Amino acid sequence: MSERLASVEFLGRLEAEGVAAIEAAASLNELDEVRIRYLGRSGQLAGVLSRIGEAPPEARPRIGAAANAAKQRLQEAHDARQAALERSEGGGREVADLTLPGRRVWSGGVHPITRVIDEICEIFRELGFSKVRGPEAETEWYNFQALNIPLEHPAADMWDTFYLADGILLRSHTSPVQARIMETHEPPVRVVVPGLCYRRDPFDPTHAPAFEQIEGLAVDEGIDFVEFRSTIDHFVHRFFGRQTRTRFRPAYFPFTEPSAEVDVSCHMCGGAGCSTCKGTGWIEIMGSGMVHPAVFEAVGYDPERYTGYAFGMGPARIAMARYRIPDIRLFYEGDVRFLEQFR
Ligand code: FA5
Repeated sequence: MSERLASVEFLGRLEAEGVAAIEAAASLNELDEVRIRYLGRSGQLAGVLSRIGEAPPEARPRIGAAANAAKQRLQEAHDARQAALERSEGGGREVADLTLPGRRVWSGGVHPITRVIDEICEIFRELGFSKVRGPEAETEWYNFQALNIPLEHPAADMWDTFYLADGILLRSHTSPVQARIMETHEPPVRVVVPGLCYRRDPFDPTHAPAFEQIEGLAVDEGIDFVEFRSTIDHFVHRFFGRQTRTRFRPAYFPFTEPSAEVDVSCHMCGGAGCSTCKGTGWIEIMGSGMVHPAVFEAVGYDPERYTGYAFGMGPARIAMARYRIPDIRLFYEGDVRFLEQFR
């Protein structure tokens, strides 16, 4: 027994066994137990060294050297395993997790209608149009009369209006800014006018009582319908994509002549007819036309010299078409669960 214990062979086996046990330790606690078993004061290695005197004197130096080497390798294996267990989460020891999940930072986003407005204004900016604004509380003169709409004319009823005071109302469209800009600027004029408008419309899937419009106006010498049409075609291709077709439908506005409603081919069905375009294959995006000479006269422009075109579109309806939103009211409810998808 004593011969077996204090021998180089036994030490070799002890070392191999010890290293295997160290590497198999699954936690720091278990590793500590293994360490005590092999390297502790009354452990296996200490047991061998205490019996070294029982070995033949000539074998003792070899056994002593082998015992030291085994101790060193066991210690190294232990240290490496300890470091690995400490690195791995908790090291297998019961460690209290004192951290909390981080708080999500709340971040806002651009409202989908604002995004559509910005994109549209940017496309026109590239074509040389400046962005201007006008007042939302407007006079009857600018909202109606300067636009060739006599107050007693039935056309004034096309825009049922909120009055604030005698002769002052919440503008029912952005067209009054046409007159304001022409009064204060000489041609050439190229502007887009984003802003809110107000109508006594029911709050239903396609109408809001307060909604955005973007007015466009271009006036210069020699502007003709071809320039108007090609500008709108360019806009439609940029905004909706090259495959989108444009259709001009005859319409009536007192401040344009000829007037047209502009439709684009439905991007959902490509024009075949679907629920988005109510089976027609087309989606209306704006009212438009060549500026009526009476409007030029009202603002002091010479109608013999200048021509131009104007349009007014509804970005909320355009956003509905683009993002397949079935009800305009969703844009105005402020429900972040709906709005988050546009971030
Ligand atoms: C006008 O308001 C004219 N001023 C447009 C115009 C400008 C014609 C310049 C000629 C020259 P209309 O009433 O069709 O036209 O409104 C224009 C767009 O505003 C509509 O196509 C629609 O997209 C939007 N719109 C109108 N009423 C509402 C509403 N209640 N809610 C949401 N969008 C609306």
